[in-house]
Amino acid sequence: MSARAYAITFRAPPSRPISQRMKPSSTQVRAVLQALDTFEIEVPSWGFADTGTRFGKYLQDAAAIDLNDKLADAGQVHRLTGCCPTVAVHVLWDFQPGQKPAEVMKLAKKHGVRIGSINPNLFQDQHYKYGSFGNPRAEVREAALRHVVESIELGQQVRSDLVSLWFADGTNYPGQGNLRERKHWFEQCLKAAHRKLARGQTLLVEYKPFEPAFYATDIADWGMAYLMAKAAGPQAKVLVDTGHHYVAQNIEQIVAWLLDEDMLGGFHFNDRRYADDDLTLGSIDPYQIFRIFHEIHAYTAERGKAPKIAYMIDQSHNDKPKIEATIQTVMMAQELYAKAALVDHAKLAVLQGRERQVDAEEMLRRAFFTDVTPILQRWRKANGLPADPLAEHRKSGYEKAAGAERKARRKALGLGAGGGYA
Ligand code: RM4
Ligand code: MN
Ligand code: MN
Repeated sequence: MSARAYAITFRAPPSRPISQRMKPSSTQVRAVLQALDTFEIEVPSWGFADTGTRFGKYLQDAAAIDLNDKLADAGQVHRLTGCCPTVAVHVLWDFQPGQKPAEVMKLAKKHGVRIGSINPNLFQDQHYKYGSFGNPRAEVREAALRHVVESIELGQQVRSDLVSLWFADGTNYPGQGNLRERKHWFEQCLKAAHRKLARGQTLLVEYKPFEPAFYATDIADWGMAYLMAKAAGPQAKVLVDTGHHYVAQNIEQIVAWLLDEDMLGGFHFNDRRYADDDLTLGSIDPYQIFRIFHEIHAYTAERGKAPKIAYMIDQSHNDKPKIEATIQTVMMAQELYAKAALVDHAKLAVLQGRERQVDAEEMLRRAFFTDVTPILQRWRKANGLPADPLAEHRKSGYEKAAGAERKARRKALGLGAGGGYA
């Protein structure tokens, strides 16, 4: 090996102590503050309600009972974090039949938030036993399409530009369905739904490998979601739910490819250990989310413009206090987004071009291990927000007051341990 190659390969480690090497430069601080200025994340209404597993659910006094409670809780999260102005809603779980969209908008406004993505429900009604858009019965496919169209119209009425589609469709046994025919039904229904979109509305197509179907899920992975979104029309994009992948899958590569194809519509963030666990973001693998954000920042740096991506949370806080879990999630998302913004993309490109594998990887590792808390606190202070939203929430007494009031209201309404899923 030549002396020159030796010098490159075994470059002596920098003599400065690690703590100093991890201290962000003023350029990095600026990059992080700028990134935080544009980062918003949508909270799910169902994250404030009592949820559980198929084995049952444990109830919390402070859990939201109705849409007003959910919007109030979301308002508390936004007041403290300043980056959650919208709330995702599930049509079936959140809207009463005949409820006026204008009233819902007013309610959201009262709590300082707006209605975000509209999620139709295509899995709870009995007629969806064998699917919705993939159901062999034409009348069920038509009913599913009607519900999606109603959801699109509802989105227009509440001035929300996202309709988010997740299908529980699939089959449980080999031979049960014609896989290609089901694909065709999906294409037809998605096209028909797309025709109803207003300008500015986006249709998000989510995928999930299994559950509730355990043999063949109709939209099982990002490639299938990509094809379905393409078939639907130009306003349809792919929705990546971080929990909807097999364990070893490289999610950031999927993100990079979808970005490159201009087909990444948004995220449902959560963490997982086994399957679709819906655990708190970053509780198991924060580096995974960092790597996803790194791909997005790299793309933004290259194009000079941030892509339009809907960052959304999709979690069920089965046994954690719900607002605390949501604040924890939002803070984690901000922190990882900030850490990823530390990476100097021009420098990384040089290292990549020179095949400096270890140094390139170190750039990512160092960014990940840098403490960005002081920058986050500075950003919060500049925006009139508490330095520690979680601590502030605990201090506020919100949970206790909500618990007492909702417990009494549940009793007055005669709501027992049963109740709807969300
Ligand atoms: C799915 C998926 C969807 C959610 C449904 C209820 O696992 O993540 O986004 O709406 O659950
Ligand atoms: Mn999801
Ligand atoms: Mn899920």
